[in-house]
Amino acid sequence: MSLYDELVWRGLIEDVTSLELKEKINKGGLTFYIGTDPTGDSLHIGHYSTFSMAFRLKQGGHHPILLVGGATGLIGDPKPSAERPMITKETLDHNYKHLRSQVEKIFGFEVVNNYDWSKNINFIDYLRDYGKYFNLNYMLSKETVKSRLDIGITYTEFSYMILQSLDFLHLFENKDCTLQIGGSDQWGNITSGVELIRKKTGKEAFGLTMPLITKADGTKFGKSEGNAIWLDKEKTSPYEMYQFFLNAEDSKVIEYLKRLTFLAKDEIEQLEKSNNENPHLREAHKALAKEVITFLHGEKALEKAISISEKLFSGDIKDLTVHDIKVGLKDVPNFVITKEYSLIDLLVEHKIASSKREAREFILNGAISVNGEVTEEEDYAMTKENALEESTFVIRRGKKKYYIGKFEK
Ligand code: 485
Repeated sequence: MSLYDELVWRGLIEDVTSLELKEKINKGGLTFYIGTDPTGDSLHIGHYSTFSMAFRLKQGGHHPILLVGGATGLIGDPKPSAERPMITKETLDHNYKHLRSQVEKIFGFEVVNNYDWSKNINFIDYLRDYGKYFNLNYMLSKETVKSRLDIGITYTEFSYMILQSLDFLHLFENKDCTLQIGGSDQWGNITSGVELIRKKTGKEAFGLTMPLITKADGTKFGKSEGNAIWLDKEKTSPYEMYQFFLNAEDSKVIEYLKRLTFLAKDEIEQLEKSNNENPHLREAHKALAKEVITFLHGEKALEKAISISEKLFSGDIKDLTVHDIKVGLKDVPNFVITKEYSLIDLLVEHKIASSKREAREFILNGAISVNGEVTEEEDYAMTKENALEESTFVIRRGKKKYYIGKFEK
């Protein structure tokens, strides 16, 4: 299968500016870029899905440049819902450094900063040398601007597409970069760069967009309980990431395998079969978690993530942190403990047993464990001193039923 056909098979191509790209991509030797703004101090899994596309092109013999937008980050790419809050230069600088080292470490890409060539552009020159190439009607017809006309858009954000176009022109002229790739939300910015290059130089540059990666209901993929899944392991532990992928929707897991891993077509087809025939084995989910975590954090991190998951499954949670336990048990019943109980009273109060008699039976039969230890004392003191990290009790009834109780702050 040719590289281009493989990218199509993986569902990585939403749109291209020219069908000539097929041949160019198959041939190799292009310099291309993908840009991101340093709005945070780590990339997240959504970025990973697009950067891994850059990695695939690299493996296919093309040269990737990663642009971190020190200039564009100060302006803000218009999003449909509202104007972005401005980020201070200090924050931006901090974020830039983190992203740069993250990208270099994970992907080994050449990194450039558009602040370097944008900072000295004089305002009059900007309007004369570039503004003249941007027709207002053209700019207003771009989705990012159009979608904001009702609620309003400042001149600052309106100008964003010009800055991104200047980047493409700059890289085209200075690095022979003829292709820009990005998520489908970047179509307007990418095509306006292609236009600027055509008008300024008379030459053709190319653009390619990828579909945004979503959940089955169309919302963004890559959030767990409202938090992003970060590539920085201090922000999202490998174990947390492991759980995240293990819980991916069955109907989407094959799509994620195609997009996020480098497994070959026949391996993915094998996993698809397993996912259809034996979904309970979760082989596809495990392979997804394994591939992404090993790529990002290495084999040791994966092993640790698996070992924490197994401990949680078997109930041997004594040396896990409350955080790890919560991540693994995110769907189990949670309750707030308002006073210090004896074990038996707590079981009744929080409906882990239906009566005192039943609670006593559970305890005497060794069916109750508290924080990983079977407890056969009905008067066991459920006090802060006995709680994990002085705050939390993980109670297990029988083999599978977990409950988490947390003291009020
Ligand atoms: O010359 C450029 C300057 C800035 C950018 C790109 C080229 C960044 C771009 N405008 C942007 O906002 N990108 C998003 C970001 O930074 O988080 C995301 C896109 C996504 C994908 C990803 O970057 O929303 O589709 O392209 C890499």
